[in-house]
Amino acid sequence: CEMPQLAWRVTTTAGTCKSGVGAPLRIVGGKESFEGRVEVYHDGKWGTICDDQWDDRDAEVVCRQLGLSGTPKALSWAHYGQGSGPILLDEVQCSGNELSLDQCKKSDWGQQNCDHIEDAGVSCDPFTGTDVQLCQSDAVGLIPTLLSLLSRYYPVNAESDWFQC
Ligand SMILES: [Ca+2]
Ligand SMILES: [Ca+2]
Repeated sequence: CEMPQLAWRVTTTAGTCKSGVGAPLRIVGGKESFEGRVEVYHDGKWGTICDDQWDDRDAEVVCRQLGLSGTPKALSWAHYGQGSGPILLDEVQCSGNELSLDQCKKSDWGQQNCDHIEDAGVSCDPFTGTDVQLCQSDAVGLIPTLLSLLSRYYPVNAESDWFQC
């Protein structure tokens, strides 16, 4: 295990957004930057995803696409609030290994039988994962200190995926 590189990415509470591969995704409405309602960008609009068939394997792909390395958890029934745009996807059936939501089996864009009360969400919680514990680095013990230091200076949340072993 090499010494981890200490660097962090600070995201605002307005949401974590990263395009990466596939259609751009963002998660909004969560208390932390690693959780929220999933919104996908298609044809000039942000829209939500229906929770029919929404499960942890789908969340795993969302977390991966956003570059969030925590434990993926799927949330249903507009857990992070109801979106207001179009409902763009339904019946998402990822195997869990896809690099982006685009690669998963799912409805055609805009084909759905849902209401916003069924908006899908994810949590990519870095504090319940095993990624950090698997690295036997002394720096691991510094995470809470780093986070509390950061929070004094930024009205934001920090992610803990900077630990590379
Ligand atoms: Ca699914
Ligand atoms: Ca459906």
